[in-house]
Amino acid sequence: MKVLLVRPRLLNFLTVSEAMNCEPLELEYLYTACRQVGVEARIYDGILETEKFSKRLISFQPDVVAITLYITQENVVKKYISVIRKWLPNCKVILGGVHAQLNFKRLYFDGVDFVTRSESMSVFQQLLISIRDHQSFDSISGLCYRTRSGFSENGFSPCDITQLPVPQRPCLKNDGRFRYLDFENVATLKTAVSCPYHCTFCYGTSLHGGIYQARPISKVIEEIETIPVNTVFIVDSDFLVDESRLRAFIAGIREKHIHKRFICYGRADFIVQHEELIGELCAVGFSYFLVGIEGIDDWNLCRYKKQTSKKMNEQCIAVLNRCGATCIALMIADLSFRIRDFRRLYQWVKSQPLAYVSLQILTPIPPTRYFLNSRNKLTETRPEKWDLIHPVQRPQNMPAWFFLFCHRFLSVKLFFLGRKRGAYRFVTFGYVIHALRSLFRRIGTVR
Ligand code: B12
Ligand code: SF4
Repeated sequence: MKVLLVRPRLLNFLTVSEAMNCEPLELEYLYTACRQVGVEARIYDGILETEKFSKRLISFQPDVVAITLYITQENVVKKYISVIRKWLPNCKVILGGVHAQLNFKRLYFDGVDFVTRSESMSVFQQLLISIRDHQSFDSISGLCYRTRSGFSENGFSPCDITQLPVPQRPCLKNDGRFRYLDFENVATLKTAVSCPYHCTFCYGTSLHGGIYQARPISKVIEEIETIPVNTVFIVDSDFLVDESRLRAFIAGIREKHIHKRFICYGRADFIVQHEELIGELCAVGFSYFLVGIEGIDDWNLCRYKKQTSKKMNEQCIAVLNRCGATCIALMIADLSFRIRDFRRLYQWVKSQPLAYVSLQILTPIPPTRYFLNSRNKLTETRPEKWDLIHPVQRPQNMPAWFFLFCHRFLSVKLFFLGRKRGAYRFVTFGYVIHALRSLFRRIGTVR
């Protein structure tokens, strides 16, 4: 049996600029799972591939194509499926990943045979074996499968993520293909799922049945030892959750003499309450902390159920600054913004020791609480616009086009402010030419 594992291409600002090109760890997990059960697997990473998809299909002749996707990639996935159906009509198509976990019903496209809701690799293996041996699918957790009368949906229970294998990383090379802003050669690492908090707009917290679960630190350290590059991006929605777990992490890094740089997500309140611990993390290599600052108005933070405040956010930036770390401030352009709010936000950033600010537009991702409360107000239906830099509902105090203009204008100003403060050093003339060249090479690959 042969399986082709696909991350779909999407040409948007993020992927074209290549400023955050992340390792396709989800595909590498699937690859590892295939190899464990003797299934031949290959990876087609549409984000980077320059070979046409049909060419890869024809040369590899897979029995199964497994595709991972985010909400923005729904339409491009339909195109991949039509290519599969054209060249390999009997090939089975499986969709999975974070978007499929909670939005499986949206993915019953023509040509799809299975949608998986589980993060479990043994569930994926069970599915492959059932396809190969023509067995029944009805005991596979969280599986949705096509029958003559539509899709049948099995019950889902979150898997035990301590059972995830240590992934092999065939895509990870020291050749600059994966970067996170100014860091080159970055690996991705997942040590936990979901998040113990419940901010109203957040999608990540509802994953894994809404239950936060962390992998044992011994396994995490074991995995880090296998990573062949110098920077590790820990992609847990919130890595800074449990003080004793973090102390065990620091001890493990020291004991194994690991010398790497780390990037992680964390909350402002935790950082403020644990300055000494943050200092220790920095001493073992943590350098970028992505913090959900979100806003500069307490009433907005309260509305988002963020459980932080403007004062706490400022204290957090000061703590990270004292520890010699870089705070990457994740901020929200709320749909209630007026021109003066965009201006205030800029003035506030200017008053803080911040170089990197990511400004996303408040976006209701299905099926978050925020989405359920605002679904009647949506003005956009194209899933690719759910990229957090387009308003998908009407801004309250200005026309959508003007809101978008204010967002872009402020983002450009923030970029130049950051650059003045030493950030975005990778954006050089040569880099822009390279990104454009690589864009042209990827045009036309979804055929
Ligand atoms: C790192 C990251 C990125 C990276 C890219 C990572 C990547 N691998 O492509 C960057 C920074 C570029 C990015 C960009 C975006 N991201 Co992002 N990102 C994340 C983050 C923090 C971690 C994702 C990750 O790498 N996890 C590690 C892997 C191993 O875990 P996993 O994907 O869950 O995979 C497991 C299972 O789901 C399963 N699985 C996955 N795929 C498949 C497929 C099959 C067939 C099967 C059987 C199983 C399976 O197996 C894996 C092992 O258990 C998540 C939040 C989070 N904590 O999950 C948001 C998140 C995935 N991103 C999100 C969004 C919206 C985006 C953007 C669209 C917008 C934006 N500006 O951020 C862009 C789109 C980029 C694009 N490619 O088009 C949303 C997705 C919401 C949704 N419903 O789709 C999330 C959940 C954030 C959030 N809270 O809203 N992102
Ligand atoms: S926004 Fe951050 S803290 Fe809030 S639920 Fe999501 S991951 Fe957790």
